[in-house]
Amino acid sequence: MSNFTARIEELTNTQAQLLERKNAPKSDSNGIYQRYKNPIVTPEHIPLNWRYDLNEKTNPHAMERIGVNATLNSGAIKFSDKYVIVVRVEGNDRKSYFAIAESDNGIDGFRFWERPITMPETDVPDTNIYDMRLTRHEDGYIYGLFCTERKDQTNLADMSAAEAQCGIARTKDLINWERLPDLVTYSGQQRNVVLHPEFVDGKYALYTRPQDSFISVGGGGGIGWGLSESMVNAEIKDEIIIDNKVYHTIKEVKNGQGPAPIKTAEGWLHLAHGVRNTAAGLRYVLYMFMTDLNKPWQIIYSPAGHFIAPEGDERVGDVSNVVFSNGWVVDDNGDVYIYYASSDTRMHVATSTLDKLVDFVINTPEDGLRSFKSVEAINTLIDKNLLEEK
Ligand code: M1P
Repeated sequence: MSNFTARIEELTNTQAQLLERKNAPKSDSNGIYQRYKNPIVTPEHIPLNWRYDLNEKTNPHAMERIGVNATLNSGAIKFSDKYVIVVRVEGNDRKSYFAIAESDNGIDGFRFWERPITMPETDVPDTNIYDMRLTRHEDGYIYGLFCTERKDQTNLADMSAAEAQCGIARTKDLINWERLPDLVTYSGQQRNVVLHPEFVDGKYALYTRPQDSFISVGGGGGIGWGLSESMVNAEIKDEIIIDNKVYHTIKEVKNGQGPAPIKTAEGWLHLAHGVRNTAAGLRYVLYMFMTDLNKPWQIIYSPAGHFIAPEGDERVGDVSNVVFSNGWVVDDNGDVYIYYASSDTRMHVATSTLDKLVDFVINTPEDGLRSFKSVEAINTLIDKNLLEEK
């Protein structure tokens, strides 16, 4: 057996073992959701024929030709009875693209489809595309809204000056995507834009995240909301902020809507990320809130603090101390699969149920915004528990 054949065989076997590895719940849980021992998708899950030239004549040393740096921020959907995630794959060249991986049970066995998604470009080509939010809209399409990044043409001298906007594509089969013009807003740059699944007043409704520049949201920011007559030429003329940044909270520096919200009897359940600054850099955590069923722009419950924060191995990666989610799946029986990335490097799942998440959102005390109020909330709980003992 040639060295080439031996090496390819070893790579194939190692990957087969990884793809077949069963996942298992971690032993500890806060009762709200369950984490799992293994990440569900890593760069090692990417098919070998995307990375290696498998011809001994043209690649005698069996070297990797096109490397993958990270598999992160994935949109999610139940499609043909499979748990399907649209993974942001970042190459060693720093360009991200989308690729679909599917699993039978949502917690392990994720396998990539044959090829990455070929996302058509607009007249002004994207330099980088990432973080797709999938929405199965009541108009019959599945929409993918994502960040499109291009060089900031107003600041050519600064090589890292970029512009983020919301790219839009739609599909029925997750293979063929119709690219639509980017969302037009009048508030600067945009990231973390998400399409609400239902029409509101006969219009498309979008969660936005206006920002003054590429990284910093600047003086504004917050999770925004606006309506658009169409998605073929999407435009938000009036944008309001529905969830602000708040001093000395987990969303002091910036925040952004995660996946499209889930409709429940009590209201729309939202998952979002909040960012604060620390001596070690930005810290990204996930938080939840609920909005009114008929007025999805009005928050009715807002539990204090984070829902998921980076833990253990999750804390280290390309951009450390980050968890980020832009995809979740709800089963008919109420089971919820929360897909999240850690430290911009790999994908994980946490499972819960609608009952538990609604309970969490409704019954977790709100942030009193002062230490005194935090102690007050604890004392209320202690008093209640002492009464139960009597
Ligand atoms: O590096 C953390 C995240 O930073 C950005 O998110 P936001 O605009 O909310 O700060 C995005 O680049 C995201 O992909 C990334 O995970």
